[in-house]
Amino acid sequence: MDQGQKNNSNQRHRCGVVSIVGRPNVGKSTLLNCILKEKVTIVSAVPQTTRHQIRGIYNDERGQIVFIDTPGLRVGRDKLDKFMNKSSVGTLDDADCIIYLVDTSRRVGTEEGYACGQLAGVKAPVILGFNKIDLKGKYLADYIALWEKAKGKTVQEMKGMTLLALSGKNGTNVTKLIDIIFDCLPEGPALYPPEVICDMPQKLALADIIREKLFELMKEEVPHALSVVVECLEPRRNKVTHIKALILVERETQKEIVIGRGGHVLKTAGTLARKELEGLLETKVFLELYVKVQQQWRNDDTLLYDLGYAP
Ligand SMILES: Nc1nc2c(ncn2[C@@H]2O[C@H](COP(=O)(O)OP(=O)(O)OP(=O)(O)O)[C@@H](O)[C@H]2O)c(=O)[nH]1
Ligand SMILES: [Mg+2]
Repeated sequence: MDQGQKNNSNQRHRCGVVSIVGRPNVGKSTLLNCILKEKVTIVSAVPQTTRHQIRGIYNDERGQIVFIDTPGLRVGRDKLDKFMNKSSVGTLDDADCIIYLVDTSRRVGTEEGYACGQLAGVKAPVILGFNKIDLKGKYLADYIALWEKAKGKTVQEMKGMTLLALSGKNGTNVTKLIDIIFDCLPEGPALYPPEVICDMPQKLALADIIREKLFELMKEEVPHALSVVVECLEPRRNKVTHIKALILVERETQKEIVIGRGGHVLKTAGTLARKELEGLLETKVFLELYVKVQQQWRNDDTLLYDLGYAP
């Protein structure tokens, strides 16, 4: 890898965990996919796309970085929100370094105060990443002011603090980001074998791809009411993988939207998902999707567990 050329043979192997946190939609997952040069986590224009902690592993000759892509921090309303917040905040204590990502193209807003407050007390070094810098947003100074207010000191006075403009979309400063991270990491052996790039359970990863395609076609509040569970995953005799997935929504009207007129939405999402799944699994895929209404699934402990959301 190109970054590895910077290594000199006397350097010790470094390894550590880096948590990428921030409000929904700031570009955390896009940044991780850009770092890894591979899609390990789904991305969409809809806030709250990431619902699980997803580990993506970067290796070069300097060592290994275990990135954790987290669900966006927001003021929680239901059990799923709380689970997602907990799963994001829970990564902070164990991280060797934290990337606090903000969207410089968007005003700070009151909810950023919540995210910032969750992060102000962490002990690990923080990289304040001004993301979407390609959009030439003008709110950079506002984010610095908010962070300084939360910490009660200026950035110059903060130890272990780095400010970095970034774009996960076109890769601006991503190499520099990796250099800064390696400087923060302790020496230690790799946590994952070099061939592992993501440790998400396969069924959850496949379900997320289907969810991403539905999100691309959905608008308004339906995505938040929607979840996908892969119920069956079996290789067939003729080398076709059979995947049966259940799409859960909360209301009958949402079911109609997900299916679409004449089944159009479901069919389009199914085709897009099937193509990506075939690339991933390197087999033909027979994808069977069905939609079910389950009121209040976002507050149902058993269902959240089945969906892989609860601990
Ligand atoms: N212009 C621009 N758009 C970006 C950049 N990074 C992400 N986006 C877009 O921002 C939207 C959200 O990106 P995600 O990566 O899903 O954001 P996230 O922070 O992971 O969102 P959640 O998982 O919902 O918390 C998508 O439409 C991306 O294409 C960037 O650097 N520049
Ligand atoms: Mg995400």
